[in-house]
Amino acid sequence: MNILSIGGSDPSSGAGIQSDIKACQSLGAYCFTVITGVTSQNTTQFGSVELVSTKLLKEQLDMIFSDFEIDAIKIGMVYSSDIIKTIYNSLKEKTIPIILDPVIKSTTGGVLIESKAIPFLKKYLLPISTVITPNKFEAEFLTDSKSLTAITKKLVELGSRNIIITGLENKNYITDYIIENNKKYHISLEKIPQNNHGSGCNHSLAMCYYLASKKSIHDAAISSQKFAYNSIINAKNIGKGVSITQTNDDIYTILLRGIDEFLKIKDIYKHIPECQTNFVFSKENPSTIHDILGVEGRLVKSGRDVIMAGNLKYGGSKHVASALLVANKRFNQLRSAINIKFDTDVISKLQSNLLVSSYDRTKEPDIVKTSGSSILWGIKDAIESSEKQPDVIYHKGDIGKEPMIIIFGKTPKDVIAKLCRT
Ligand code: PXL
Repeated sequence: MNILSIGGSDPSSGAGIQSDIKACQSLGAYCFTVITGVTSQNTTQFGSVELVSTKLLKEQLDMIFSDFEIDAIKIGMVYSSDIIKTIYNSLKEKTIPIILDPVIKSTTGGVLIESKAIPFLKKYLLPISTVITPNKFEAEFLTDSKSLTAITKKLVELGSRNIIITGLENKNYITDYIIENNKKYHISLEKIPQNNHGSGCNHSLAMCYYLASKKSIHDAAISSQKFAYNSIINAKNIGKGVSITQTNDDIYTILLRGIDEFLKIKDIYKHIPECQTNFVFSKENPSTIHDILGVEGRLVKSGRDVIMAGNLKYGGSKHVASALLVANKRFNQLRSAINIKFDTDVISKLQSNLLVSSYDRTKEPDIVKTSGSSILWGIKDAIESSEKQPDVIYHKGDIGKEPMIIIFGKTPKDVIAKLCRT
């Protein structure tokens, strides 16, 4: 998948083309970048903007289009009428999806388009865009209107085909209002009370990606809203001002939330074995442990605390991920797992309402013991002797091998719910 992002450079990498490169990477797409200008900004302030010449802008566009097949284009900061006309001339014949994020001001109040360029944005870029993604402020500003009905009427009159007005807030929800050809509808997610830098860029980039992936406007809008929402949940407070959104895939966001929940369980340190804990979540139909996200460095006991001793990484767990891989081959719905300390009390509690299976490590064939693949052997053994999808598999250890419990589930949340029955 090849995405072209046309926009400005943001040295904080929270927004603009740097953010689009990161978002593409997390979605598994390649991001080409045509830079309209360079901004100076951080999480507390905005400095200035310097634009590239129209000659250099045109050359960048020509270089990309003469060499690569582009699946969809996103337009961000355009700033001046000259930049707008140059982009228009290069894109006007294109038939691939074009997503326009009509950015006007940065999070910290910096100007991203000069006022005399606004009529050019409306005249040239609105009509050639498949979708525009203004936030509430931008939609109001572009149409000089307040009500959603008046805003959408004017945007349609200006030639917009599909419109997503993002981030309409009420007490508990954040809503995107969508005008798709003549259909109007809205989609909502619960509100996250947090100011951030980058969610608008992430939303429009995701829209670009999902339309390039041939999703319908409706489905792309839902996925993009979720992508932006996740990027806010995972935002990091790395500067002195607003948090910078972090784009990750769903697997990452869901596992991270699961780990947060796990770490909050009272006295959870009592469940951590000598060899420590890993908590994993897999893509659908994993073929190797590199399709399974785990904690590189594991969840480690430190006194009465448990800490995450590394980042989440595909292939970050060997043992628990290998166990899940085997379990998933037979029971495809199992996509998450955690290992906890062996304890007979825990086993009996789990047995009272879950399907618990086991294997005997002392029965391991010698060849398995020396080849180091005993976890695969054991899980296979337990899985094969289990008619139904097991929730838990344990073994009582062997000389030099710590006994262990592994809890399996569909999602990290499911695994935690099972764990909480102990
Ligand atoms: O989020 C819109 C945006 C786009 N492009 C650049 C920006 C910003 C916001 O700060 O700086 C370069």
